Amino acid sequence: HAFNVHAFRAAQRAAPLSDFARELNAGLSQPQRSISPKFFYDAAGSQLFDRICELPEYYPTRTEVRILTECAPEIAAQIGRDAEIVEFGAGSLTKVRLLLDALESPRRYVPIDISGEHLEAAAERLRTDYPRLAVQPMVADYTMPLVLPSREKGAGQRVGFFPGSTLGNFSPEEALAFLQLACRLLRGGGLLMGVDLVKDPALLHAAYNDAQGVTAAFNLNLLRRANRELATDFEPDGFTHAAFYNAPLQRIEMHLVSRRAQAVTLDGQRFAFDEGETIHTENSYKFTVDSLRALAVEAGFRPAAVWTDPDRLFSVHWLQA
Ligand code: AVI
Repeated sequence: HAFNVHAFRAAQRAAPLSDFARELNAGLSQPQRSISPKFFYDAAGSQLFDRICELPEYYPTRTEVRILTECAPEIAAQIGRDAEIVEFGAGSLTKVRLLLDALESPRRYVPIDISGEHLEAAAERLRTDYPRLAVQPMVADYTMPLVLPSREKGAGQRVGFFPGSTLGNFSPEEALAFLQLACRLLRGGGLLMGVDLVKDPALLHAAYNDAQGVTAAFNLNLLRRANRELATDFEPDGFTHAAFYNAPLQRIEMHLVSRRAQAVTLDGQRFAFDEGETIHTENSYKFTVDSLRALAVEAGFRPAAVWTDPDRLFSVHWLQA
């Protein structure tokens, strides 16, 4: 028969996954093997990340929430009334509630996420809780140039919201490129951004090597995901989680370390691993208040205010565009 349903299904399945397959293949072909951390976040990985945020060792989430809560009046004073909020990489839309609760008559909220799966449901819950707010989710890759809905008449500032130190998962070049894009998009308004700070390496080490092993499971899920989606044959117990602070580069690095000499097959191609060889899965850059502000200036912003917790673990920046 001309129509081969199996081939069709396979093609359908393959289409949205081709990015992962292509990038994994390219990443495994380099001398230092690597894969982008964006592939952590399938359904299982997103659940593991939510658990990370609750861990006693993982201070960033609760510290940022504390700053956003305690400094809300000052933040609201910078933003002013009738603001339009644009969130880059909106997940479950929880942190923005802290902001919305503090603002006077916010007009519009545009959460942008690459995955539309949970976005619409989360938007609907927000509409219920904020009936006067126009919630307009956008499914898009915010690291690419994009066009926002045009500004409403009489609206206040357009404010970007980028919490969670997601900027730290970009390379320095990517971080600068993103900030330049954001600055252009937010001209006349500003960016409210949370970034993790340089600190005692022991605290950083603990945050990425938690006692319950949730971060290890999060890291190893990448191999399970590849097995599920790309039919690779990684043996998950053939690799271990490693995370350490690279002090000269001011970043946590996460790797998956091969426990023995072994080979993995992807798309009929064989990749041999030596014992101890690693796949570099994530960088999480840490900033100082000054280094972040300098980067922001380079991207075209005017740093206007910064809030931190008493222990200076985390920082929230108000950058005028
Ligand atoms: C999402 N991102 C800011 C987290 C971080 O800390 O870099 C991801 C993460 N990786 C391990 N634990 C958490």
